Amino acid sequence: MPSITSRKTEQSRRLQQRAESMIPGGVNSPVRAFRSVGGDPPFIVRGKGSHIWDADQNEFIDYIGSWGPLILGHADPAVLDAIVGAACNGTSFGASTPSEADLAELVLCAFPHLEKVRFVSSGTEATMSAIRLARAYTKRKYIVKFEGCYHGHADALLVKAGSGVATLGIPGSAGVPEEFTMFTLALPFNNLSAVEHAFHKFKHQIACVIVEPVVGNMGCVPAADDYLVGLRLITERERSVLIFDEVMTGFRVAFGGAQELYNIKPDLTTMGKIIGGGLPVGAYGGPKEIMDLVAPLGPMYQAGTLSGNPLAMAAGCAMLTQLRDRKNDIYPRLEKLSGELVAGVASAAKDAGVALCHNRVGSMFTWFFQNGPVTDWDSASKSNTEAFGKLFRSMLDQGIYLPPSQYEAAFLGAAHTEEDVQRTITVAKEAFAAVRQ
Ligand code: HOZ
Repeated sequence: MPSITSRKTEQSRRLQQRAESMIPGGVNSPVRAFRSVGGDPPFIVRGKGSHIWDADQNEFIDYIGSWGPLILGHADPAVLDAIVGAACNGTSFGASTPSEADLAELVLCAFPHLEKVRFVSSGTEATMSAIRLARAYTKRKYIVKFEGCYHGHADALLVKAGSGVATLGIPGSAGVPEEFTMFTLALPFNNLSAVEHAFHKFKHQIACVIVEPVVGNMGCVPAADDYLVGLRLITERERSVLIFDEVMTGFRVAFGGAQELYNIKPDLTTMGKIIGGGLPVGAYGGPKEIMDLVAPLGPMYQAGTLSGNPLAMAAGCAMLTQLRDRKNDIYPRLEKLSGELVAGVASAAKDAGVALCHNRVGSMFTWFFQNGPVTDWDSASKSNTEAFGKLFRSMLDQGIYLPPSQYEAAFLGAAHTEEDVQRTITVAKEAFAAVRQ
């Protein structure tokens, strides 16, 4: 790829100013505004494979991949064909279409613990609905979530949340009455004693425990050995619903998500945009016994005109079919390239004398600016975010597009090449010199 030594920003700046006059912060999702890293956010006009281009014609190797779902890269031909084919027949009916069951079949085959699945339009809707369902099933009020985990922006879930809430350093969100979060227990991640304590204190009152089985929203933070098994045992014993939020990990850390990777059977699973090939989709699923409480079969209500949208269903089918058919090639390759990349950048930091540690599960990873280890929000929040910002800006200027926050995981996809990885390591070597200044 051409070497980008000084990124042009004129057009992106103009577009940002225009957007700011009409859209809060000029963005429709806060992390995109680059507030924690500084610099000018590039306005993206095109993507192909592992690369994206901005309005100033700068070319970047992309390690965001639309925050995970574009595991096959941008503008994958089969996904595009599916979208165009579906669009030619109409974009939305608010009525059932055949492709909904096609996608359901693909999801259920990949996640054998799920017997039924309901499609929604975003990860936020998926987690919000799964929690409502867990409460309907158990007839209990309290929920357990973990500090630094992010499950979308529903009121009760913004307590001590990761992602943009952590990035902006805000304690939660204004506009959420405390009554709406009084049943949310936010506990430290990777700490089973805290979970035991909560179940003891709120005996027979905790409807569910929701967890990102590999956290991606305080940076990448894996579960400690036996932590997920421990959550499973406790929730089973307490007759509480265990929800795996696989919005990031589903079809990412393994074809069957974290539950396949760690061989754990949650009660409910939530998924996001990856099952729509990057289009707006979410889903929640589980055993019939719980899922049949969802309306119209049962009393738990959830609905949406764009749920099961035909374009998203078609894109999802094209994406998941390829992942299924090529999984024996794709996942080992993701593991190999991601391992090379993460170790190469870490060794560049070591050579430059920069304090850095890393976490990685498959193709999800984060370099934290500290000695580590990073195992929970307390340890993640000790990172040197100023140094991260310097690395981020320096890499961006050299054509490497990382997530614009220390507290968001980066993703590598099947379209990334050995050349992309080597180029990134080379750029990182130069960037670490800038970090030390
Ligand atoms: N909170 C999202 C990632 N965890 C960022 C979404 C976006 O800006 O598109």
